Amino acid sequence: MEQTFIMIKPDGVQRGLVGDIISRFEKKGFTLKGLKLLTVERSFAESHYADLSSKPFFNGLVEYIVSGPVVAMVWEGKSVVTTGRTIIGATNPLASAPGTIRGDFAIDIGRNVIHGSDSVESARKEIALWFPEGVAEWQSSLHSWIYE
Ligand code: RTP
Repeated sequence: MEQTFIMIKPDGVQRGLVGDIISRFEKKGFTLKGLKLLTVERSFAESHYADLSSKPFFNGLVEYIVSGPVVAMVWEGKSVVTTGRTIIGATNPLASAPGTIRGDFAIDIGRNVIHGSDSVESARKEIALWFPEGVAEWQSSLHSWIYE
């Protein structure tokens, strides 16, 4: 089954949005496979966002990610990468539809609350980076009520 990496950014943690965000993924039917609260080093944040290193906002982005604890998660389910991005909303919160996490909770692109992997390949790399210890092996007992 497909997995994705989801990170609640420091603003989401500081603003007390962790419970609501987890609840949205749970209610959709996705399965939580990994979860931890941690504050990352600058070099780690730079690795996570390496693809964006040439962007003018890169330094500010790294400063933001290291500014406080984040919640790192692995979620599993059918099409969870694409659907996770849909639940999150567009990168710019002002362009995110109401009902999405960014549409409901954010205004500025540089304080957009949450990250989600943009492809199955990125998810694989990000899960390996953030969870080198591996993630839980379990299947929800609700599985047959969520999937036909
Ligand atoms: P993410 O990686 O965080 O899920 O976001 P994304 O795919 O929707 O957007 P991406 O283009 O990968 O940008 C990563 C993060 O960089 C910040 N950003 N700031 N100031 C700006 O113009 C700007 N553009 C992007 C955002 O925090 C974005 O989520």
